[in-house]
Amino acid sequence: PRKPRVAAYDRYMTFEEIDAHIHETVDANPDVASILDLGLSYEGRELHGIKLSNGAAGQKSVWFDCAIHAREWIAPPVCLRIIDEVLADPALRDLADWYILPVANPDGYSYSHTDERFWRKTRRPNEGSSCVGTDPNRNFDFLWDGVGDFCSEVYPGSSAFSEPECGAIGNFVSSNADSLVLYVAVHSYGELILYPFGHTVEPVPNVDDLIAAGTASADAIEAVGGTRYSVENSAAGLYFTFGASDDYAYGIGAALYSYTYELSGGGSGGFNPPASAIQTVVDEVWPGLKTLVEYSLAN
Ligand code: ING
Ligand code: ZN
Repeated sequence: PRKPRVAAYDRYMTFEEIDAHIHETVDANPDVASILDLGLSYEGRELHGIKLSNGAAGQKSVWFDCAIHAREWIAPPVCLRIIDEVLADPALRDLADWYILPVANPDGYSYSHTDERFWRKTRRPNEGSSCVGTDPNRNFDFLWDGVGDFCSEVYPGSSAFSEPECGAIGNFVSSNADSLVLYVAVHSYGELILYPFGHTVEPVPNVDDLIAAGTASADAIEAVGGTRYSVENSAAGLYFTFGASDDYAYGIGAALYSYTYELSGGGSGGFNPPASAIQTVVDEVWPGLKTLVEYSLAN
């Protein structure tokens, strides 16, 4: 029998709880679910995601990662909701193989639970500095920019893919480039659907499709409860960046549809929505992500 939904949407789960949940889900659904083992974080935590598949050969694939930024606690519940939905609906598994990584930066996520609620970066020390960590969303090997202060929140690291968490995702993306259609990084906050690139406002070749799919997704989100996400080029919508994960997935030619979702904010500084907000956010965003998957696979 299928395991009923057990992810908690009424409170924020710890990394250990999320990892245990992933394993329980796989154990209860061995016919369609398996552990996606991407190796270890800097501090030795398992980078465990989940693969959901109908088992057919030659399927297209879609990817979602959440909480590559430690403090963005509203993101993992969105990844867990995707897992719930895809487990419950065989038609979704017939569309594509789904790869979901609910906590992409487990060291930082854990640290944000135990020590510093608003920690953003990884937890690898920087030689010669008391400032710890690299911004994982500046560490990907696409137009990586080596200039940066150790103590900055957007320190890009000592080299592209210096962070094992980023290298693990990058390796998955590059080695699955043939099947990958869609890459989504889930962040908070801002109610934005960002598409490449971060380093230029020049339109990319399939910008019309990126905007059309993003707009269909935003419409599906709005239809739930009226929240309007805006669809923007990330350089135009936010700020100029180098080495972001969605730019990597798009830039190396792996995923023609590549996005960063900035969820709704809340609480002090925006990164601390009350747990009571989780259910609303996942209820809104899931239809948007489903629409995005359907659109990107159909076009
Ligand atoms: N925002 C993203 C960041 O990494 C972003 C925004 C995404 C910029 C993709 C460029 C490319 O800064 C948050 N909230 O992390
Ligand atoms: Zn972020």
